[in-house]
Amino acid sequence: MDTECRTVTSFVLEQKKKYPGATGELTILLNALLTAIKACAAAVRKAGIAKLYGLAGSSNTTGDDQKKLDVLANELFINMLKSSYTVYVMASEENENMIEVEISRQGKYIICFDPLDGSSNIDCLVTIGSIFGIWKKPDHATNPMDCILQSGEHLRCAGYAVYGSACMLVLATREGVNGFTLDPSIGEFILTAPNMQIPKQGEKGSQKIYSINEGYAKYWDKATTEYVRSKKFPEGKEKPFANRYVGSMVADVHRTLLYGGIFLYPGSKEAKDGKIRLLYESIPMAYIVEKAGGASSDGQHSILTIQPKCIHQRSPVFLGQQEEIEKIEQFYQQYPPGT
Ligand code: P6P
Repeated sequence: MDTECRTVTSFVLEQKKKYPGATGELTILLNALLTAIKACAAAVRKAGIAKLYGLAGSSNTTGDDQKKLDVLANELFINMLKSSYTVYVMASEENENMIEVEISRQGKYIICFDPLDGSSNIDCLVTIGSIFGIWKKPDHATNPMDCILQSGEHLRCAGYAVYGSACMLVLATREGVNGFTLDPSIGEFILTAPNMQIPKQGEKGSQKIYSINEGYAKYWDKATTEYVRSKKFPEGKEKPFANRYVGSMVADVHRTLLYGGIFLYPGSKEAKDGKIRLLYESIPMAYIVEKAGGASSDGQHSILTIQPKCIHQRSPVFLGQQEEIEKIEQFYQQYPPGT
């Protein structure tokens, strides 16, 4: 083991030094989050043996069948965060209403999370993940819902954990994006990907990939249809883009962050705002991708500029290399939503 390795905790403490007024509360919050993520990683790893597969017999606020791991992950996040004394109020994909913290345990942070995203892939062993965004309680705020419904422009930090061939935490703060891999032998997340940057087109390591569920092409609006067509049948000698789609947002966005390209979940004739939830999926992922030098859009503007109106609000989402986001926005200028 590298005796000089850097853990998430030492990394965040070092960052705290840059802010003399920092109280260390965010470090405590992140450590509580890491405990929940490590417990989720352990549960995902042993799901088969521990019979954690299969439906929990309940469904969540947006009608998805809840898997046992969904329920377990949600309870882990809520309990670890409540007992950190750093959270004022929180929102989860799995809970219809916001989750208030009793006054004696309240702190100054707001957290919105999807405890186990992509859970429809659990039983077939496909990569899944957890997504979170952390805001501060606005000064003088009295209404907890106003604290929850903040835009991405006020994010303090955001991240995701990916439960794949390894467990990795990708954490974005004002300073940038850093990747930490869980070393199960010591139960610590070790800094393995400092200063993550989405590759620029033409750079070594940049790949031409578009990530969208092609099965819904019948329902796409004209802008998405024409954009995807331009990737599959490029003009001149340009090579087509490859299509990669896992159906688990954390896996698809993580690959986009590492290899480049674009992730798309557009609105459709069936659902004008698409499927992906704004507060605890699109906004955290947009913050991470933008901090890594990429871009985000709902077709017109950065996802971070959208003012959420309700906890489970959905939004079309495009994330990836700046060049590709500019192109999709040009198509939406030419063919506004609904055309
Ligand atoms: P579809 C998982 O349920 C999820 O919310 C995201 O993780 C994923 O990107 C999307 O849904 C997949 O949706 O409609 O392509 O199956």
